[in-house]
Amino acid sequence: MKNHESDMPDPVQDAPEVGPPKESAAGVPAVLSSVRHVGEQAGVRRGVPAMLAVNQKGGFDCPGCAWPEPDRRHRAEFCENGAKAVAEEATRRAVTGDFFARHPVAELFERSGYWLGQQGRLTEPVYLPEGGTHYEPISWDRALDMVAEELHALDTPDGAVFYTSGRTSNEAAFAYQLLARQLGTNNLPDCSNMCHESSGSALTETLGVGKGSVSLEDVHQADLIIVAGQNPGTNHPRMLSALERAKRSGARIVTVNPLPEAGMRAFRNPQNARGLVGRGTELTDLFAQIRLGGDLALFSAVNRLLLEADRSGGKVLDHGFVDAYTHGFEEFAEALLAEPEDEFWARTERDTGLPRALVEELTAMVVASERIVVCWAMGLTQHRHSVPTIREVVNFLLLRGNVGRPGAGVCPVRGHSNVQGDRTMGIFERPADDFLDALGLEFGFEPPREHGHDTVNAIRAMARGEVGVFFAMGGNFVAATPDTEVTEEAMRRVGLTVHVSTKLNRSHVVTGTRALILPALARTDRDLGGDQPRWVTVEDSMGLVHASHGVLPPLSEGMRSEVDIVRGLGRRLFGNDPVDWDAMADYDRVRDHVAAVVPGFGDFNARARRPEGFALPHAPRDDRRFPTATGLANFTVNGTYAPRVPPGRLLLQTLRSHDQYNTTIYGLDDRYRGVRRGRRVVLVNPEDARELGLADGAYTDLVGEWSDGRERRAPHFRVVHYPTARGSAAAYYPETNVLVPLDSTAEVSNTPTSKSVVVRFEPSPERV
Ligand SMILES: Nc1nc2c(c(=O)[nH]1)N[C@H]1C(S)=C(S)[C@@H](COP(=O)(O)OP(=O)(O)OC[C@H]3O[C@@H](n4cnc5c(=O)[nH]c(N)nc54)[C@H](O)[C@@H]3O)O[C@H]1N2
Ligand SMILES: Nc1nc2c(c(=O)[nH]1)N[C@H]1C(S)=C(S)[C@@H](COP(=O)(O)OP(=O)(O)OC[C@H]3O[C@@H](n4cnc5c(=O)[nH]c(N)nc54)[C@H](O)[C@@H]3O)O[C@H]1N2
Ligand SMILES: [Mo]
Repeated sequence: MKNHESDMPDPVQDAPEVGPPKESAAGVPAVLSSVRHVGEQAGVRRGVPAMLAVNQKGGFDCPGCAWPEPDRRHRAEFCENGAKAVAEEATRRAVTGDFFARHPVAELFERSGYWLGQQGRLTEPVYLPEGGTHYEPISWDRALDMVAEELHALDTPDGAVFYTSGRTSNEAAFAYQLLARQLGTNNLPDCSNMCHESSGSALTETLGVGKGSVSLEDVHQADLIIVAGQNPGTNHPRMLSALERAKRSGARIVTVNPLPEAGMRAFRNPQNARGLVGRGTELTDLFAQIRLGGDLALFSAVNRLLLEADRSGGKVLDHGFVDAYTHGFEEFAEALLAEPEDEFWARTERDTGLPRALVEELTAMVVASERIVVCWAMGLTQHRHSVPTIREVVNFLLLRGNVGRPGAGVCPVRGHSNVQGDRTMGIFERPADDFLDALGLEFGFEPPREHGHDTVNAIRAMARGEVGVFFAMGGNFVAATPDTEVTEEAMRRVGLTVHVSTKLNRSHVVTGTRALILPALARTDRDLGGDQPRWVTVEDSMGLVHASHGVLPPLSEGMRSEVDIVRGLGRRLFGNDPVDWDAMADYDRVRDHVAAVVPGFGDFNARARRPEGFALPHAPRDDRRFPTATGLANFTVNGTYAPRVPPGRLLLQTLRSHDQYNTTIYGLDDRYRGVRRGRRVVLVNPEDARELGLADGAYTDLVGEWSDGRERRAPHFRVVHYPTARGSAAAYYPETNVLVPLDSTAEVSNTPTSKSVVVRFEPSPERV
């Protein structure tokens, strides 16, 4: 095992170089970038077998995004950013016990998240005692005993918080939520609370199921695909192949985004010759360059035009569907048509930044289309009015019966590779009673009924000093959550913080009074139970469940599987009665429990062994059944909210560069946007920049404005004049999380408003 020389300097990140943005995605540069990352991190002996197994039947599920695998797989079924995700995990670099002896926590605190992650895989458990300056090696037994003791010692089970990130397998997630509930708490916040919670909330209320209603086949068959608030070229690159295929069959694509993202312009498919040498496939037919937060106004406007056309005899609505399957149409229509015409258009143009003619052109495309799919991601979910916005997208689809038939439906594109599965397994702070009933029946205990903390409320509880134990199954809580300074203060008030992790990150250096890091096996690693290889399952963004087999020999024997960590803790806490924790060393036993508790998982063990896996039932998609409060698909009245920004300020969205996976930074370039060797950039529309006196290349502090009067400052960003929509600036996450107020969250879903932060600009003092 090679110890990576960790004394490499932290790269200088505040002098980025900027060139013109790219006009197409992937192609040869993507292939070269994949090869470079895999080579540097994993080398040939680990890198080649890993790349041959990713997303293959019998191999492992890519730890990158949640986009599904096509039935007919290419030999190399991966994308550039999947390759980077695999390389990060399959790396040869290792963080060993002596690393922590050489680097005091105070020094690690000064390092960037990028530097921390680059040190390699965590290989043995380490402990930071109260008042300690360094993490020290600790045995697994002592570490788990300590966690069990501290959990036992809590005044109430609700003094524990169990966070989950979305890479955790179904088996580990199921065991983990069981442990929390056997302890007696529903404090199960997860990364979803910051991600697609708004989609889940809106879809559950309107359609009865909080997940997407389309399959990959539906995307291929659609004749109109609207991609709103999503950057698939970077975050779901394999989706571009699906869009390309739909396009070849005659589909048209509408992109709704403040930024002209390269991936939505043209795609050079690295899997075929035309993609490598030609110009690639033009993807977008109509680009709606919308203002941040303007989507509710846009979808409402299209809906109103559809209603008006129908009323004047145009036959554009599917009245058969509306009458038979929906509820609330009349109230919806009345509310939407109430605003006087001229006020309506003035407001629509102001809120969207789009000319009326473009909205009319989009509506004409809609009327000309038989089968419509709407795809979206964080651009729609991370605003104050995200839930109303997504409900309005549902209204839009319901009007023409675009739910529950081939080639049509809702497609929220999930983030983490198993974030959807984790929720299905019961990682949820507000579990349904049916789920708890089934859980209690299967295991013979009474699960807690009171709802637990989501992510934002967990931080508030920590800040109040109510959390004795914070346990994280993956993720990087302090860097991914909003209001970094507030959250760090809150985390420091916890008694014991425990992180089950694969790589070092900021959450290991901002700790409670005592802290543990427990190194976990990852997706790519071979997982032996005795001498038998074990495997897990995951669910993709379209509700397909399939197996994932790790292939690489683990870098160290000190790592444990997530299931083994949870069951070791479970046995220490409760013994083997009524839950037989020891038996779960055999993952088939976990799957048997899942089959008994979670609907749709009947015969789980047999069906998970099918190479192609199996599809979970989805009532609206499968037979137009809508398990909502009314028993029908619900039209909703969503009002007219749009963000308002005082003069001299801009709205800032915080988003991903091409070289990162959430808080894991792969490199310092954002190739498609023309940014190199730095991340502290703020993209500003040139007209806005002129009005605000922001020269291209100038350095500025971003200062957040929020009603509590607390100063939130992200210092020293290079201004980049960029063709983003008016009023809509952009900078990378997590550097800008310090600006997102903890109390600024979406209605209903409580998701932090990471895509609408009001900022002003103050010149940066010269750095020396
Ligand atoms: N390589 C890589 N892959 C990833 C991730 C990663 O970090 N790296 N993260 C994973 C995760 S957890 C997630 S959730 C997904 C995230 O996938 P995305 O949602 O694509 O990620 P973001 O970078 O946040 O990009 C948001 C996009 O929405 C646009 N947008 C922002 N605000 C608005 C708005 O108000 N209206 C509209 N119409 N558009 C808007 C932005 O310009 C940008 O194009 O990706 C997953 N896949
Ligand atoms: N400002 C702003 N904030 C955001 C967002 C935004 O767009 N803007 N996006 C939000 C979104 S969509 C999300 S999903 C969250 C992400 O929040 P998180 O999921 O908490 O963050 P990640 O960066 O994905 O977590 C990375 C860490 O997970 C650990 N890890 C990786 N793989 C494994 C594994 O297999 N097992 C275990 N046990 N650990 C593993 C590694 O130690 C790594 O350092 O961030 C949210 N925060
Ligand atoms: Mo996410």
